[in-house]
Amino acid sequence: MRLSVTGRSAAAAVIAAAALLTTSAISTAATGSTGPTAPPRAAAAPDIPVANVKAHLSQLQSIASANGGNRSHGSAGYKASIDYIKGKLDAAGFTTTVQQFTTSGRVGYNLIADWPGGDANQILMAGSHLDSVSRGAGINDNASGSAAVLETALTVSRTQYKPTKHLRFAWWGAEELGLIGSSNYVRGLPAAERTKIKGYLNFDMVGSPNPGYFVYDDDPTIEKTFKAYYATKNVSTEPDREGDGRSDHAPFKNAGVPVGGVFAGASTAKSSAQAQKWGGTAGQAFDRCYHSSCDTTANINDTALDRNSDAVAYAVWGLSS
Ligand code: DTR
Ligand code: CA
Ligand code: ZN
Ligand code: ZN
Repeated sequence: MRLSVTGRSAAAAVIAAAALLTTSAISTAATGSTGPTAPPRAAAAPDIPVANVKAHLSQLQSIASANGGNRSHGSAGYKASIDYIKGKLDAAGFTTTVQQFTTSGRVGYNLIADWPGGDANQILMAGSHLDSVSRGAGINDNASGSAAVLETALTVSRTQYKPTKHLRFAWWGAEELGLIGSSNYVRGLPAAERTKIKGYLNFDMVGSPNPGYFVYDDDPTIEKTFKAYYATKNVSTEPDREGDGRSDHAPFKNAGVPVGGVFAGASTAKSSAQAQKWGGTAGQAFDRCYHSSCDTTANINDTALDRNSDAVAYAVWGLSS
């Protein structure tokens, strides 16, 4: 290929060539210059409206408040949470499946939502746990991840995104009892189905009130993708050390699926170095209401929720196109 722009690297030429092959994936949400002289390029990830994510948090808070104050495994609040998410996805054109299971003598559910299309042999998944602990409404843990994943899925529908890979979204039950729902899902997959899953992205606690910006460091490609997003926002990140094996990505990783995700911090205190680069309060937990009754809609940092929701979309678009 002859380059018309001097100084362009071979890698840039490859990227440009790849973009030429994906003109059908150019989304209406793409930003920047257009017109006859602009080169065609791959779909840009859309901005996720944080107001929409917050509206889902309010709905999940109302569901908890109407059902004894929580959305824990086996409760009416959990089932109502599943019904809320499923209703939105069904209306948006997803193919939804509810998987029922019993653990600790109570019935729980996973919700799986497939976006029709894409290569059935290459699946990208994004998921979050939907159950709270019984002490509270679980808005940061984990209505935040659930709402960010939901609004990303709804944005896939709104933009009628046509990814190369097949997209599958998941909301897990009984994470708080030991990753039960996600473990059941992975265990139930035939080996041939499991190997089609080329990546699993996990979102658990993405709006912590005294936030950190942690990126899981399990898979280099997925980690690089999230770091590239935060670099565009001039936000520095750290590898996640608090969470290893502590959320629903663990069963996927143990089954050989590449995993990644982001996390805004739980009960660990923010150091002064971290407060210097991220703002917030040194010596205070990232989430002082972790697993407490004060984990309500007041327990959310809007900037972290906005950035991390946009990071979900950035990774879903970037890793599926
Ligand atoms: N699994 C979370 C708590 C948690 C702690 N560390 C991390 C790191 C990454 C994600 C989540 C977490 C809970 O649900 O309690
Ligand atoms: Ca946004
Ligand atoms: Zn928890
Ligand atoms: Zn959690």
